[in-house]
Amino acid sequence: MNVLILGADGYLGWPTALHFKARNHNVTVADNYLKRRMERSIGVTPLILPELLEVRAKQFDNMPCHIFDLSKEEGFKTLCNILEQDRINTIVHYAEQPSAPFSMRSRSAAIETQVNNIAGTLNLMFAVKKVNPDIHIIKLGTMGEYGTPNIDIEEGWLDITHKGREDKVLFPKRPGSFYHLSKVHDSHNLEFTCRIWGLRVTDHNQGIVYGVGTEEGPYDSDNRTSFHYDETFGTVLNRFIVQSLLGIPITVYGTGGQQRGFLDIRDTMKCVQIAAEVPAAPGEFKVRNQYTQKYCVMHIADCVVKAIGGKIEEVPNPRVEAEQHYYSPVNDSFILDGLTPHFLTAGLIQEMADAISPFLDRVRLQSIDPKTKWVL
Ligand code: USQ
Repeated sequence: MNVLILGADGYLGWPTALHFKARNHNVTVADNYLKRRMERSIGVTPLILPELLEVRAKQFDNMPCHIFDLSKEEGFKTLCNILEQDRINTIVHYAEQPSAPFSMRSRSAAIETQVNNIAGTLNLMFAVKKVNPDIHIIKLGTMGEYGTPNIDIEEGWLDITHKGREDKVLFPKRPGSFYHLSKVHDSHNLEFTCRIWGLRVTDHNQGIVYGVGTEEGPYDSDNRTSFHYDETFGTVLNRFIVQSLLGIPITVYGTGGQQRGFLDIRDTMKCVQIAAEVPAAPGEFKVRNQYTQKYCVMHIADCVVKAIGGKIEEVPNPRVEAEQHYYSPVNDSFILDGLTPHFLTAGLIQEMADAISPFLDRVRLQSIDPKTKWVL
């Protein structure tokens, strides 16, 4: 395959590039460093901050690398050129602002998130249509698109019977932030272009990813990926491990009954590989739910305490979200196509703790406490 990874500077992007390279595919990487700029704008830095993508790409086999903004007019032209020149046939699209709290900070942050994410994906769809509609787009969506409905969550589509008539519709979405909403809008736009232009798209509704090491980028190598712990870009397990190591309270928001889907970063790599090897057909909008375990937040906190110690504190929930709810998403698609999950264990939590311990003196305590409230 000739694979283009959009958003390759990020937590998942670089490991994905290495994963495809290791399987002898041609890989081109791209990014616009938006996340690095956003981090600087709010005064946070990840605990592990890899080199710039250009530097890593050069060092690694001189991988073709392009720095451009996909959401802009120029970005559309640049993307068309890359698709033509590198004869791309598979695109993995991670190039989006990934943080729910960032999107809820302010009006301008909500707009920046949605414009970047939605306009970028629109440019991608138009570029694929123009250059080669047969290119397979693998798009990173999120489990949070669905919210927490009181019925089982299917993989993207729902068969319904209404007043005696039957149809198949996109699963109703009720997400919990402007960020998650941006991915809902993307999903609708993508499904529309599959239907209208015959594009082929796989939309991955991914849960919360944990882990710092992959097969090609072990946590103790220069190819390890980034690690965020701050209240904006840090996800729940990462944050709890850092809090435990620092001996400060583990901040469970509310009662901690919120349930979410989780997966190991190594399983993300495998899922994207499977999606590329079993592509959507022309005109197909294929949706796969990409998580391997579901836990409530309090359970994650308990696992951390049991593995490496710490003290749990139930803090007032800064978000508007259900803390007690039904949660039963289907996740057959990747398992049936060969995914063997790595489950969360005390050993893995210990491994993550070992990986980040050397960097603990970089922690900025003021960026840990939850400050971003959903109701401004
Ligand atoms: N939470 C706490 N304490 C904390 C941090 C978070 O209790 O210190 C809770 C939150 O209230 C929430 C849950 O943990 O109920 C998950 O929060 P999170 O910040 O780990 O994850 P989330 O905001 O949902 O977003 C993350 C990624 C996003 C991805 C999404 C997958 O940042 O890019 O799309 O996970 S999912 O959650 O399935 O939508």
